[in-house]
Amino acid sequence: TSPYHQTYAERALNHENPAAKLLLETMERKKSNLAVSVDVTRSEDFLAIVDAAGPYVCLVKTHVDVLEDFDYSLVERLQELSKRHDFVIFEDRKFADIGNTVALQYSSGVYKIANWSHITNAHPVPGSSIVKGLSSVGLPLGRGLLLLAEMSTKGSLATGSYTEEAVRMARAHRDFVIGFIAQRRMDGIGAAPDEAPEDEDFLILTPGVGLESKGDGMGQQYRTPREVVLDSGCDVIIVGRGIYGSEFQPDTIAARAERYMAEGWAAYVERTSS
Ligand code: 5IU
Repeated sequence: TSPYHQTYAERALNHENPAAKLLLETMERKKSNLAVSVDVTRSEDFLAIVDAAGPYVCLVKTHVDVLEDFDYSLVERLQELSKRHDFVIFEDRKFADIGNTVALQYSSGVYKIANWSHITNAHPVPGSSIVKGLSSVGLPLGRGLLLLAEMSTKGSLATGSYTEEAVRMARAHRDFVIGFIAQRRMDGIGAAPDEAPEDEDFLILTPGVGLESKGDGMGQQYRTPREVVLDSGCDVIIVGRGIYGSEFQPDTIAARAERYMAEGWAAYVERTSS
């Protein structure tokens, strides 16, 4: 059976990469395929949102470079919450430079992302040297990488042969590349029928998910958890403003996260039992 029909627990066994295994096991344990994306500028709000949504998510996606008052101690607080609430950490850094530079950006600087982020991501635009650069840092630490094969925005250039090349790049580095940021399953894409490995199992993490709104007036496009998980076969739904809104009110955040978790999981149950 294809990954579309397999359970997250079954798929955890298909993966050697520790970050991929951890994510799939966490999803199964918590019965959640929901990730919360936290794009806020104050550490206090950031931690409050993560704490409120934490019980309902398998993963927290960060953009630590938007925090105005970033201090490395925030990372320790995030790691404590990750242990308490049992979620994986994904810094959505979207690396895009040459191998040597991204290795430095990943390991060093203010954020030292490789030290604490189980998963990060990269644009395939520089070619496979970006994967080599990042894996030189991340692989020894047991980290995993997602390639940006598609984007949720209107007019995205990541389509067609670009998306296919991203999949080929991932296929050539399966020890470190655990999947994609994409809008649908990538199984067998860019491969002749006899070319894609039979045991291929890439994780698909998908932003652009919202129940209340179709877009944000800045190019973002939203689909529902059901469309994303059941119709398009994605594995993790990534929800930001749909959960934390603009008020950052813990009870509201928890209630919204619980609703997205329930919708995402129901779509997965329907998918794996069909
Ligand atoms: N994000 C997208 N679309 C993409 C990629 C990343 O929205 O194609 I690649 C990020 C941007 C933001 C989050 O951090 O996912 C979505 O947030 P909202 O749910 O608030 O739109």
